[in-house]
Amino acid sequence: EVVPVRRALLSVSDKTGLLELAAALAEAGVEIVSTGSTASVIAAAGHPVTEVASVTGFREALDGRVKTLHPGVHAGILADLRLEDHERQLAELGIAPFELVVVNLYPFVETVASGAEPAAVVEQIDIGGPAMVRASAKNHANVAIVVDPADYGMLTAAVRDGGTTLAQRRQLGAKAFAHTAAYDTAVAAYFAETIAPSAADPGAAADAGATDAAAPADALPARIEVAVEKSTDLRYGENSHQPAALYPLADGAGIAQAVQLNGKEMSYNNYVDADAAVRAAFDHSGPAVAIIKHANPCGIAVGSSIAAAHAAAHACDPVSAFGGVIAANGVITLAAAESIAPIFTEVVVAPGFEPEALEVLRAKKNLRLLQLPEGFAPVDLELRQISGGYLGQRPDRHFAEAGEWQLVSGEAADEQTLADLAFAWRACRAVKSNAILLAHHGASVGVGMGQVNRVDSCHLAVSRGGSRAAGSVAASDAFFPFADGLQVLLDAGVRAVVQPGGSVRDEEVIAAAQAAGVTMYLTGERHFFH
Ligand code: 93A
Repeated sequence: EVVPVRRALLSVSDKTGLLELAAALAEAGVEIVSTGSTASVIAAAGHPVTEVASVTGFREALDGRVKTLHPGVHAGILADLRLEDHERQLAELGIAPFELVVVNLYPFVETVASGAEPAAVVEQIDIGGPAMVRASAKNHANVAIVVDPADYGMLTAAVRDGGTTLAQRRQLGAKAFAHTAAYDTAVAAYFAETIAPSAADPGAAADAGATDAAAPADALPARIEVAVEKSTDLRYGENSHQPAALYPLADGAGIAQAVQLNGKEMSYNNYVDADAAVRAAFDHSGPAVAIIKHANPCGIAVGSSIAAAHAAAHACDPVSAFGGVIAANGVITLAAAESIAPIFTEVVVAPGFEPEALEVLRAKKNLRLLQLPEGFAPVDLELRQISGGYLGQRPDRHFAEAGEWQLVSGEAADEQTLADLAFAWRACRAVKSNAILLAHHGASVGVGMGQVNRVDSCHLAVSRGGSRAAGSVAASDAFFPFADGLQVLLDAGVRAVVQPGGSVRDEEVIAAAQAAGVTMYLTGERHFFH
């Protein structure tokens, strides 16, 4: 089951770690066969290397489009040497087998992201690379396939120890197929969106040239393909009788890719809440913290530091924050860790943790600490499953800035009040509809969430706010259909309100604000969240 490595094929676009790998292979007496620029780099470092052209007897052709697509290469990868007949055929053909293939593909995704022209993008569709990767993964009984420079260390150790084990080759093979699947998904998406958008959406072709005012500029792709590998089984789903698992996107940079630094295994609900928590925290530009329970915030605050933001977010509703999931949009400092540590918390998720902060939080064995991947980015396309299919939408990431709001009642807000209104307007986006959020000095002080009428959300926000409701500002995620909900806020002493407007009874609602002498702004956009 251990396959000693005698001959390796190296063909990599990303040359990270290549020289160290080539040196280790050469040292172990492995013959290295390689393509154009990969071979040049290895040769320039003084390591022996065989050009693939001398194996195939065929020069690289068509500007590199045909380099390794040759039986001399593929029979060497695909021969199953457990079969005498395959061994005999290889000998007859004069082809030597490979026990190791190291390939990473043309940088297709990066080329698309660079804004390159379609012709340049298409040239970056790797054909020979995936063929070798898939052939090697198929023949994992005989061949180890490595697609990620992060695996070079493990690989060289195995080569030195006498060869790769079947378990290693199976793992590498699984990773390889996931890699080519993700690569082809990216290629398919590019074709659907850019090369042939009309093929799957006949309307687009018919309308070409005509402008359609109703069509959003950022239209959704005509076709969505999601191929994801299960990375781990979860203990259970939302409830203990529901089996569950995690399926991270190969090229994602979100909660599914976060690294766990401490604590018990992440649960299904932990993932859902951590996702809601970062959604809430990352809507703000200064240091911000959100505390989530059952996918809803029980506190959101900005502050001069993450520690200050946490203290303010916690103060919003300390009862509900018990057992919550905390997200910060900045590094968890020692001071923040000391603010968090005394409170029973399920998960803390952040872009990073100071070493001293980690020490403090790791003293709590069960506390899950999640570090977001570098370049953390919310998804660009939100998919939700419904029975029989999926809904897709672009994320709700636009905020009407205070300068664009329309003052419809009371005096123009002073700077502090306007800042509080702007904070409340951003924060209420993270609250499930119907959402009413009361805020004071950059912190939520009362949240009314998830009610099926706006009056109840107003009552809930006011009762959660208690004595702090008086003098706070309020944001409503959608218009007030009647004046009754607003009246609840006015009676509680709320002194300024921001809401989208657009109700047929706007006049009635605005009149109620005016009668109370309360400042009211209309944003012209709403932020439903279900
Ligand atoms: O153009 S290809 O699709 N045709 C091929 O035959 C082929 N063989 C390897 N691309 C091909 N490759 C790719 O070239 C590999 O996947 C790798 O990304 C790259 C390495 O080429 P070089 O060694 O010249 O940098």
